[in-house]
Amino acid sequence: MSQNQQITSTLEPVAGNGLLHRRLFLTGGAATLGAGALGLLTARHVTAAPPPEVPEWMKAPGAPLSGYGRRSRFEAGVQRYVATPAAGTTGAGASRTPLERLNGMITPNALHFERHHSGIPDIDPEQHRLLIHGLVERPLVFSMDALHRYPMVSRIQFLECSGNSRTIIAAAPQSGTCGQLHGLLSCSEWTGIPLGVLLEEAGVDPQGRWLLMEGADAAAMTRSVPLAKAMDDALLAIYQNGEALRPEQGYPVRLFLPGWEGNISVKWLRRIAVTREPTMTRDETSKYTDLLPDGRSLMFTFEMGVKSVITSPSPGLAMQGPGLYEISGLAWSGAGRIRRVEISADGGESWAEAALTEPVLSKALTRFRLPWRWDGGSAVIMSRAVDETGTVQPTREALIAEKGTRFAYHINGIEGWQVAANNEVTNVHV
Ligand SMILES: Nc1nc2c(c(=O)[nH]1)N[C@H]1C(S)=C(S)[C@@H](COP(=O)(O)O)O[C@H]1N2
Ligand SMILES: [Mo]
Repeated sequence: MSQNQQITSTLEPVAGNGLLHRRLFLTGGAATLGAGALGLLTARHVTAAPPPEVPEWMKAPGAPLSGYGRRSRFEAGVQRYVATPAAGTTGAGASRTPLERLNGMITPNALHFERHHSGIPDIDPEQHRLLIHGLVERPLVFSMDALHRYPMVSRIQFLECSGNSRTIIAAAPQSGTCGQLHGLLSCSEWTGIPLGVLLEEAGVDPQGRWLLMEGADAAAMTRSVPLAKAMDDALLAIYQNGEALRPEQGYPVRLFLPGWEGNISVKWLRRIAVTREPTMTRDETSKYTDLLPDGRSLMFTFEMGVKSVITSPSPGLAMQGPGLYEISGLAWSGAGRIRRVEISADGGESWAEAALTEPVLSKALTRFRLPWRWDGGSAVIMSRAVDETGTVQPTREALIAEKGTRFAYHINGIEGWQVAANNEVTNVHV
C-alpha cells in the first residue's frame, strides 16, 4: 500500500457519524503512517513558509533559576473549581479538578480535587503522631521520623469522591464543564508504607476484624475499614507525585485505599484502632450510605464502579468548525484495570473501540483517544468503559432503574455531550 492509501484506510469510518479507527493513536501508529497522517489532524496548513521572525523572548536572556518551580503565567486560568464553603465554615466543601484542561493520566498536585469536612489543618510534622492501638499485642506510636524509616512502595492510583457526578441523577441535564460535573476525581503516584507492615508489627489480635481510622482535622473524621483491605493494598501515603503530600491531601500522612470511595481514605491520619466490629461512625451511617427507593440504605459500599468521561470535546471547549478531532477522556474502575473503552458519536446507535494510552494500570485513570471527523452537524458523543472483570459502565437509565433517584453516591452512569452546529458543546442525558 502506498502511504496515501494507508492514511485513507486508517481514516476510514468505523462507526456512525464520523468515528475513525483507533489505529492512528496506537503506539507508533502515526509514525508508521508517516507525517502525512498527522498533518490531517493539524488545524492549519501553510502553503509557503513565512520568513522566521525573532520573537521578543529571544532578544534578551530569560528569567533566572528558582528554588521551586511555577507554571507559565499563560496557564494561570487553569484552576480548580472551588464550591462556596458551607455557611459558617471556612473550608467545609469541595473543589474540583478541571479535567477538561489536563491531559495524560496524572493530576498535578496543585489541581488535585479537595474534599474537607472542616478545613485543612496546619500540621507540624514534628509534633504529629500516629497511634495504633485497640485489639493489638503492642500498641505503637509513630513520629513522622519513625515512619520515614520504613520501606515504601509507589503506586499510580485514582481517588474519586463517592459524591462525584451527582448531577447525572437530576431530571434535567445540569450545565457545567466536565470538571464541574465530574471533577471530584484525580490520579497520582502515591508513595508510602503498606499498612499491613505496621499492623504486623503491632500484632493484630485474632478477634480484630475492623480498623477505626481517625483524622487530625477539626472534624476528626473517622471511618471503619475491614482488616482484609488493610492487609491487601492499603497505603499510608506520605508522598504524592514525588513530593510530600499537599496539606489539602492529608499532610503529613494519609490513609489511601485504592479503588474505594474517597471518603474512606482518611487524611491527616492520627489514630488506628483495631476493633471487632465496625464503629458505625457518623460518616458511615448518616452519610456515605446509599439510600434505596424503598427507604433502606446500603452501608459500606466501598468500591467505586467502572466509569468513563470524555474530557474533550466537552462543555466550555468550543469546537472550531467541521474537521478532524481527537475524542479523548478518562476511564477507571475500583475493581482493577480498564479492558476497553467504546465511543459513540451518534447518541449510542453505534460504537467504536478507543485506543488506550499506556500504561493501563489497576485502579488508575486510563487515558483513551479516538479520531473523529466531525461533519459540523449535531452529534451526541459518549463513552462506555469495560473493566477487567467484564463489568460494563451502566447507562443512566439502567443505574436509575437499579438504584432509584434518592441515592447520592456511586454514580457511574454514561453521560453524553451534545455537539451543536454552532460549535457549542453541552451536557445531555442519554
Ligand atoms: N480527616 C479527613 N479525611 C478525609 C476527609 C475529611 O474531611 N477529613 N474527606 C474525605 C473525603 S469525603 C474525600 S472524597 C477524600 C478527598 O481527598 P482529597 O481532598 O485529597 O481529594 O478525603 C477523605 N478523607
Ligand atoms: Mo468524598
